[in-house]
Amino acid sequence: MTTFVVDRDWLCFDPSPSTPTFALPPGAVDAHCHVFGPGDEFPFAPERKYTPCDAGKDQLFALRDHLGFARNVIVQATCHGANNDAMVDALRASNGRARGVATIEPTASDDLLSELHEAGVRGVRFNYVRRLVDPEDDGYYQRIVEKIAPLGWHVVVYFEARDLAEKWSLFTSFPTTLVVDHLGRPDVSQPVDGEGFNLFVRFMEENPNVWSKVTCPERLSENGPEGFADTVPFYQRIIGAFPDRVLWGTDWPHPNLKFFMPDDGRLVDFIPRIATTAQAQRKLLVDNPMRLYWKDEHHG
Ligand code: 0GY
Repeated sequence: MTTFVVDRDWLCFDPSPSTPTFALPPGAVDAHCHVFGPGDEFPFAPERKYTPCDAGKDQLFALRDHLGFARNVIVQATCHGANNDAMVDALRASNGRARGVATIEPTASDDLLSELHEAGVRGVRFNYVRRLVDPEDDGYYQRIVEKIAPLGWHVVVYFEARDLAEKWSLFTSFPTTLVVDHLGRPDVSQPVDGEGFNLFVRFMEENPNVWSKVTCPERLSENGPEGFADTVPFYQRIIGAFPDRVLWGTDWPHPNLKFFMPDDGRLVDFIPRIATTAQAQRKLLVDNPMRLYWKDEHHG
């Protein structure tokens, strides 16, 4: 058994979130969440930039049921590097109710890719946030895309708003669907129709294969735990313009938050503030994630 020392300033997830007052539509998908370990069963990667508290599949599935979600999309967290075992173990234990987004290297074998696909992986994630990973050169990611495109997988990218211009030509070269994490991390102290966010909107307008997760108000907001009001116009602009290309997720267990831990029930209650009609909510929570992650299954 390996033991790990959790980072001294690590904030662990809320163990008893409130019950949301917003009733999720039947079949709703939490399309961005993670599992961490447990570290003695699934060791964290040697190259990791943080060591979290354990947050395993049983706790994730309990949260899913408590909040009223039907399914999860489990995104490989950087603390596990390119070893997807904890995420794959969760997918296999989910009875088809979870899909995954993996981290792989360009040397990944066809056998590994088949095994991941069979477990429920439908995408890879490229992370460009330097506090989480040391990004590689563009060719590294292009080689991975060549491997996964024939499987019908998509690419999830996590970057800071200031990096979009530089990454534009790489991202638009991908032939797959491209999903951007957390609205491309806009600076919400700037105007919603300002230069920075207009660039992100143009990125989605000009590239119909680009989707966005309308996630993480607790990361983007400068208002603290109660409000997130400053983020609302940003989410509403994207959901309004691209209702068929947006996804929502809790981001449980909320890695690397430094000031407060959100109540996941309150995060669910935030959804109707950004997706304001029943139709927009159904697309965001059911139709879009089902189309992207469960397209090989019939659903009602
Ligand atoms: C997120 C955000 C973060 C971390 C990771 O894989 C990760 O370590 O994604 C972050 O620290 O901003 O999406 O979970």
